[in-house]
Amino acid sequence: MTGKFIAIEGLEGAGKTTAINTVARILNQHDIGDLQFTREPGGTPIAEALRNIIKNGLDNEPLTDKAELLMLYAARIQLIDNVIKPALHAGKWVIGDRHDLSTQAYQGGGRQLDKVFMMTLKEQVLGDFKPDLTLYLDIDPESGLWRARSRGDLDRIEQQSLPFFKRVHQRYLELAKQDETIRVVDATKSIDNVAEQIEQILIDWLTKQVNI
Ligand code: Z5A
Repeated sequence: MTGKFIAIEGLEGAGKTTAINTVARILNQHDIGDLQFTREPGGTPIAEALRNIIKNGLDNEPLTDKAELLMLYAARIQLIDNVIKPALHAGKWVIGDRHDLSTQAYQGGGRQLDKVFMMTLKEQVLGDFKPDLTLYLDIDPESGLWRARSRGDLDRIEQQSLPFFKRVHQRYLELAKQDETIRVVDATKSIDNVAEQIEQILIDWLTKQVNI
């Protein structure tokens, strides 16, 4: 594969949308302009249908935690096989709004699903496929939720309690420490400062990875 896959991660309200625009701008400035944007769950017709169920439920039927997890992986593999891998093979760079780290944090940390079950499922579905770089926008749940909730209606996951989001946050931090492809951005700072941090990390990484 010739393209690279950069994922943007963080709690709601961390500023992922703004970060994605910053990453695209910096890549463009370095003559990397053939970009494919993805979001998860979603990004293909089937994955978008699953996203709708995951976010909004269906006919008041309770969605079990395991079914939610399986739908996330179904949506992810549709996206990887039908969009991300073909784009990378065609030399495009992919910028992902969330990827598997979200599942590890929300379903593993937040929902507290069994670690062995989660690891087995991940290995079976994804194999060794992972982003080349993940920018994790770190914000405390209180601040992130305040930003996100000031925008209006809450979906199924946004309606979870603060302890749920504290566990998600904790798991994000634990996983970021264990993987050097995950770089942490202090997302509590101003929009300009966050953009500067992303620029520094990305230019440092581009210099090492692709010799800009
Ligand atoms: N989910 C899961 O459980 N498991 C998984 O495996 C995956 C996902 C892949 C996706 O919903 C939901 O699915 C998500 C996790 C779960 N749910 N929750 N809860 P989504 O895609 O609809 O929601 P999101 O990914 O959380 O996006 P978001 O709420 O839009 O967050 P954001 O993109 O990070 O926020 P933003 O739109 O960039 O910024 C939010 C506001 O803050 C906005 O008004 C900005 O202007 C403002 N902002 C941004 N940066 C700053 C700074 N630095 N200072 C001040 N204000 C700022």
